[in-house]
Amino acid sequence: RPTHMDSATWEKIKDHPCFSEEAHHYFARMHVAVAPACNIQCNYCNRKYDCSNESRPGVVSEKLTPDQALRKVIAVANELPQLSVLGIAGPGDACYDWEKTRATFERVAREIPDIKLCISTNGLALPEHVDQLAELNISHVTITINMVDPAVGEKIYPWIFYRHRRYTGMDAAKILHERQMLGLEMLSERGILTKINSVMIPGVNDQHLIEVNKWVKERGAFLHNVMPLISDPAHGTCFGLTGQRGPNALELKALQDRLEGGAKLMRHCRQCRADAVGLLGTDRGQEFTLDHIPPELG
Ligand code: CLF
Ligand code: SF4
Repeated sequence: RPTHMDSATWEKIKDHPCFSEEAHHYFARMHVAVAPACNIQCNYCNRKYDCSNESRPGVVSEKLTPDQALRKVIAVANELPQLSVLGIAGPGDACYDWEKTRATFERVAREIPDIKLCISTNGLALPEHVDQLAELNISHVTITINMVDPAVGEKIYPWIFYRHRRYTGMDAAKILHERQMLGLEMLSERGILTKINSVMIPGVNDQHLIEVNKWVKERGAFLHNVMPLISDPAHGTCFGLTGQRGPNALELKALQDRLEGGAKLMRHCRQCRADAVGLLGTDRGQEFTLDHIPPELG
């Protein structure tokens, strides 16, 4: 293990392909797309497709019930000895669509107790679920944080749905920001490892992500993953309407280089789909769709 790292942290990351660059060569993750509902609108999202927080837009995941998800996890675990992590990354928000997330993790943990549990969330419904995340032994949480200034957030999020009400504009961005920071602090206090995903949107939040990196480092984030906006008007993303482009590879790298020395960067993300299966960079999800899994499994 790296010399600066304590052994408890090492135990948590050594077989997690996203939290350890080394581990991604040897260990596989799988996602189950059990959480379709979402409580915010990102301008770059098209709800017909997967949550762009973690996933490439453009392909629809097979939505699963918790029981179907369990069958799929058992089938994959039998085929793929490298499987170490089960993640729920949408296609909406895992904390907002909580009952399905909870039911899936409970069922899987009963059958495969040593699998690591991981979620990705936009953070709005995170604080009220942190205690339950801890009870379920969810060891890794990713929050997508694209701004720490509501004036920037206003350009990214047209609305949020919070405590039975819809908010727009600055009010929406301010609430989202406060919930994200509180959720991150609560996870850090409980020793749950956190990764922050930020979508780099040129001209909107690219320079601002330097500030985001400082804020999340101060609040204990373990990793910061800056991902390029994938914009494709053919997929109907809202930014596509106004011609918003994604960064090119050089711009992304230049920003990542400027962030060195702050919160530690993840640079090996492959922007997985909400139903991805296998080593990062490979996706064997299509081999494990429900019609390929015998019904008696699980
Ligand atoms: Fe999945 Fe995300 Fe957990 Fe990984 S993905 S929920 S932390 S197990 Fe990984 Fe894929 Fe990048 Fe996500 S490469 S998109 S960082
Ligand atoms: Fe779409 Fe994900 Fe944003 Fe929800 S959090 S609007 S699913 S990109």
